[in-house]
Amino acid sequence: MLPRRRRALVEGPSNFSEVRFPGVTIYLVEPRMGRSRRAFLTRLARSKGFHVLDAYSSAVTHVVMEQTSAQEAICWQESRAAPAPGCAGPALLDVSWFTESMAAGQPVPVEGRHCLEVAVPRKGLPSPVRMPPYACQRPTPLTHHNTSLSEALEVLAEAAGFEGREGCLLAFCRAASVLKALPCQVTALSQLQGLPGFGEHSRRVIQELLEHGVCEEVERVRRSERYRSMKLFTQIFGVGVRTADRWYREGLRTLDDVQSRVPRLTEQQKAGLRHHRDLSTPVQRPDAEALQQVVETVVVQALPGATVTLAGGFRRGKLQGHDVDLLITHPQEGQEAGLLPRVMCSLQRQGLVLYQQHQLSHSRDPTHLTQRSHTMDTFERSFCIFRLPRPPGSTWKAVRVDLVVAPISQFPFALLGWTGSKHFERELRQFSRKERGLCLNSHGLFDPEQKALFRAAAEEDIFRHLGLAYLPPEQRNA
Ligand code: DCP
Ligand code: MG
Repeated sequence: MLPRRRRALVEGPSNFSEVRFPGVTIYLVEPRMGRSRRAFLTRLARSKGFHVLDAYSSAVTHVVMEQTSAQEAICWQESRAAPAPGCAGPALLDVSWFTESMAAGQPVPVEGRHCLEVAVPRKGLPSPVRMPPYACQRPTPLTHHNTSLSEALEVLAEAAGFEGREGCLLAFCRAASVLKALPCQVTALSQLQGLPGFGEHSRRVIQELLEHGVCEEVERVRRSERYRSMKLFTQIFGVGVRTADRWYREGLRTLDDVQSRVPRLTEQQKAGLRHHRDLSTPVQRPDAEALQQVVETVVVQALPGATVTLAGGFRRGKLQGHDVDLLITHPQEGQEAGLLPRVMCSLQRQGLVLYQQHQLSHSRDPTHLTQRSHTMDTFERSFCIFRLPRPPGSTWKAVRVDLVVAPISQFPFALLGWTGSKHFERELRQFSRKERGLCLNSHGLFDPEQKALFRAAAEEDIFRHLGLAYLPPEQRNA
């Protein structure tokens, strides 16, 4: 027998491209896949340097099947000649291994979920998958089974947001969010049947990803100058979509363009640019926790009994984030008034503050605040950039920190609102309004008919008022 590498080069007229992964020889099983799809996938794999055989032989290391149960796979294998003594037979794999490998441009390691021998028969999701329409009605863990699909849809959502197409943004976010909540991997479009949130466009994207491992539209967006520039600009502290869009239309494309050609930057934007390198590298969880400790020490010194809670993505279990969201309160209503300026002074004296912008609370009346239509809250807060001390020998790092002060009566609402995810919050407010006729924001929950505010001592009370099963923060990663 010829060594694998050599065999790959001499064998058959179909091997016109160079074999890049000599240890992997693929055979695609036709019956469920269909002839034309098999031919397409074969060409795709070969163009990426995979060795694919047209006929089954003992040289095959990876047998790929589509929509095939473990039982069927084993039957298929038994109908073939048994492997030579001492040789393990080929791996019997679901097409998900193949599409993931195409997307990665190299063979991905075989995992349990790819293997037909050990997998439970997968003729679709364990049916019926109960998937309620709102993200606040279902648990969404941080890690899930459909990352490449949800990430692709989120690129399209982000791009739609850059163009001000809110409806489109929402549709893609919804579809992505349903994928994140599914209990297993989607390998065929038919598995989406009966699930909420998938419009024609999202289905098309998913189908292309399942078939080819990549979606042309998503790749085009990712490469486009518009998307890249908008992403770069909106990541600057103090720059929103409208400013980014104006800069883009004025012909700016890079940070250097912004530095040299924008005549009047806000103080916030100047600070954002000054610390851009640090601010565009993620904050790690230990750093977020260290900052929470630093702030807590200062807060407690300034007002004994006051508390500091880490909210945002870190509270949902994320290991990194773009900023640190800290909520401050005191168990006695009113005690928190005037606390933030003292805390900021003290932090400044310690040399920890690189930038701060204080925003006064607009109003202290939650009845009034919950009737506001927009979602931005009006707590007293400070948008800061902190100088995060590092172990001796290494340099400090600039970190974005938001300090938000909430009176204790509004604290559960503030905590719920500041824990996110953004999509979870959006759906929770929409659920409250459409399904319950109530107004929810980070200040409170208001019944416009009864003209009454609900009281809550904890987040659990808010879920109960809304008739929702409680979801812990780790299950709000919608
Ligand atoms: N939030 C809100 N209204 C605002 C700002 C934020 O409701 N005006 C909520 C939604 C977010 C949470 O607060 O989930 C924190 O905002 P971030 O932008 O920091 O989002 P995350 O913490 O989830 O993401 P990251 O990990 O990137 O910081
Ligand atoms: Mg955050």
